[in-house]
Amino acid sequence: MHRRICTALLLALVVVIAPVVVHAGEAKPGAKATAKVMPLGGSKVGGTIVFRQLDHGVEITADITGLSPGSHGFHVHEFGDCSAPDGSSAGPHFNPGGAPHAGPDAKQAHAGDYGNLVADAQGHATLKLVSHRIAVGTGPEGVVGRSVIVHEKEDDLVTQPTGNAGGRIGCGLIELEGGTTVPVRKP
Ligand SMILES: [Cu+2]
Repeated sequence: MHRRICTALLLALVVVIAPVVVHAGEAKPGAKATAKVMPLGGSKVGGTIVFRQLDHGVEITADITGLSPGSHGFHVHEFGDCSAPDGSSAGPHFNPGGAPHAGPDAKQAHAGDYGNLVADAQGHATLKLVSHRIAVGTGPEGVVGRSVIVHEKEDDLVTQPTGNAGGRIGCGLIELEGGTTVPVRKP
């Protein structure tokens, strides 16, 4: 009798909890999200940044054009809002861990810190790296619904909290492929 009640309770619990776990939005390997980078404030910056969930970490692939030759900081920023002409609507670097700003290989860094895109003489930059601080989902480490910002200047990986990377010249909402994306807005 008791055992039956326990089983029923357990089943009820699973039915109630399971959808909550799924909706927490944690990423499945193979999940993919893309940011189509659009110019800000009269720049000519464009291109795509793809986030692909691996078993451990997220592979980030960037292909950006319209840059001045040299290094340009780029980060995931907290809000998926590229509406301000200066990109300020995207908010600060995505930093759910409350870490200091640094480079992607540092022991501690913002989840959104990826160093620099290095553009050639034609203003074209490509980059591939794996981050262990983010997920392709909408959970606490999730980047879906946030934004990518490309900066005017080099990220020095030291200056707090921005890396002194200057103005925001490109912005793109990170959108889940094959799903819906609700942009994360400033509360
Ligand atoms: Cu930035």
